[in-house]
Amino acid sequence: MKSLKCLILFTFLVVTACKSQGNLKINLADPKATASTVKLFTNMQALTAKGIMIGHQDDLAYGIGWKAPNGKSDVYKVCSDYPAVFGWDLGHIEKGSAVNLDSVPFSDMKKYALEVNAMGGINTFSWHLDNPLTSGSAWDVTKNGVVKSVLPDGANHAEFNRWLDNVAAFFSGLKDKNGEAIPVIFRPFHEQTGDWFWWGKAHCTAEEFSQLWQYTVKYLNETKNIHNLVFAFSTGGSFDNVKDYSDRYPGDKFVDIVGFDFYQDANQPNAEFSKLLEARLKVLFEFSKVRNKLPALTELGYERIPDPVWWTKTFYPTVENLPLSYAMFWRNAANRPNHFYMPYPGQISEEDFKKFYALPGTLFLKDIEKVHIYK
Ligand code: BMA
Repeated sequence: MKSLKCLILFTFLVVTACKSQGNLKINLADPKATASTVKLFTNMQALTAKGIMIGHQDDLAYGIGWKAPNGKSDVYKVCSDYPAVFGWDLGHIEKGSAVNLDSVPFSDMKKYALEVNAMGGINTFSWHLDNPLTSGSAWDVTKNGVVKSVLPDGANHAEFNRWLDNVAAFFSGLKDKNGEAIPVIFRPFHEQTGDWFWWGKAHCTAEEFSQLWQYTVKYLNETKNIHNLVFAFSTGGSFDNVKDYSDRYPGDKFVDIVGFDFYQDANQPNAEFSKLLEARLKVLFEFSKVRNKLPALTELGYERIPDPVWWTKTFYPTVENLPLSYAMFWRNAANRPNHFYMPYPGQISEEDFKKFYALPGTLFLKDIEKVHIYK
């Protein structure tokens, strides 16, 4: 009897272990993702029940009127807390440049990412990579066929592999004090439903785009043995239904997070922005539920935040109570006048942002620190 009980218990434990392992494996694009990468993702999923994590691009690198090392975080200056999510861009790493396209040194970016990880925050990386066919920027769309040229058999394939090698070296170099590469989100080839980047809709077929995405994921995971990445697919902001949204979707096996980038235009009435954002989010949730992916607002904002109560009267009511993982606001450029998306001391929405910060549904670093998202 005792041995039967033991056998039942043993079988139960084995089945449970396999099941949870299996589920976790199914959830991530990289079946060999490190344990802490899997943890990051599952904790992000769980956090959607608590609120929306607020993020900011280049938060520690520069802001309005300052540049590191002489200053740190406009968000911190306003609410005495850091964002929960920190965005960075790898643009120009492909060329071996020491600084990214917005002049952030990659050595500093690495330092910031490790700092964020140690504080318990989340790093997400986009990549405004140059055009490999023309040597122009990511926005150079003067020639079609660029995507095709980097795929296997294409004229720029070998060069593209070298570019991915640089990306892989950066990601694998993000080692914590235990020597483990820290988990991060990678959000390549974003806004692919628009026409402004060389990987955009007008410049390649859906099949070519899928191949580009799948090749990139496999190259990093399998060829380069990188296992600290969660992959985010993020479209441009104009789509009306799931069909439009997923036109360039490379498949469930290659994506973990699904999102889109969405900005309020100058002079666009708040009500119109809210209505559109609400409609897009409805489509996103429709898609993410069926595909079992984590939904996020991967980039957004209202340039210059000209409305003193935008945070609590326009943005928050639109997203309140939605199981959205995070909303990442774009950068506060130090080198481009009026190109900012987060308040800074003295900015007209500062007081309202403090109220936004205090709402239970907005999560900043202190809120997620307690969760230990990597454990
Ligand atoms: C754009 C602008 C540019 C910047 C680019 C990449 O939206 O902010 O100034 O170079 O993103 O970060």
